[in-house]
Amino acid sequence: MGSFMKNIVILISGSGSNMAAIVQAAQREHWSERLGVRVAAVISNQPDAAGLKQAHGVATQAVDHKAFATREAFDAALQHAIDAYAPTLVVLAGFMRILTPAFVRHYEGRLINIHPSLLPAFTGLNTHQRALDAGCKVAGATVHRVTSELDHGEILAQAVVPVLAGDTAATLAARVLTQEHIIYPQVIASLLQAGVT
Ligand code: NHR
Ligand code: GAR
Repeated sequence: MGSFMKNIVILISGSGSNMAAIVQAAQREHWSERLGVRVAAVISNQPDAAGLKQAHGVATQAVDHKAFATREAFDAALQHAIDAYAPTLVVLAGFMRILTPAFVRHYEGRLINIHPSLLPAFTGLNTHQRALDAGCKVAGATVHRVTSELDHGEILAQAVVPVLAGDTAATLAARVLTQEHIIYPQVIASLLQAGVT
């Protein structure tokens, strides 16, 4: 079975709740048997990321960006660790390091991200506070392909939530995150089902 199985590698930096949602969906929905795909590894640039302890039995590894002098050197080491799994799909899930054009090109067509805003609004960081400051009545998350232009690749799915009176960045982030956990596994399953990657 191993040699026929396609691999997914998930990259995280923090709590890893999207990663856990994907791993649990894969188990619950029997992706190995139905789609011929497994989550093979979870890799973090932060050695102390809480998500490394929540990987539900999946192999974990840290590639500490602070150990490398340049972004190019870090990305080369990260690419080496990922390529050990020859992945069909590389999934950024709360991964917090901007990736170099060479890295993005290497994984072209098989690299996706979830971003906590309704793109093209609020690229970059601190999205929830910026949505509140702009007076937005809705917020959400976007699953997109990763290109060398930050948060600009093809949109694959979006989820919308209301902004409620009294929201803080934290309450809004939590409402968005519950939707992220639904749409990210759905997008991954449909990409693999369609054989797009
Ligand atoms: N890399 C490329 N080339 N293209 C994208 O679209 C990427 C990417 C790497 C990560 C995720 C993204 C997000 O969803 C993502 C998309 C980190 C930063 C950032 O500024 C910005 C966007 C995203 C992730 N990172 C700082 C840096 O200097 C570090 C910040 C920190 O460590 O807290 O890399 O929002
Ligand atoms: C998620 O909201 C994700 O969209 C966002 O960080 C959170 C990670 O949570 N991603 C970014 O901000 C990328 N710059 P998680 O680690 O629990 O999945």
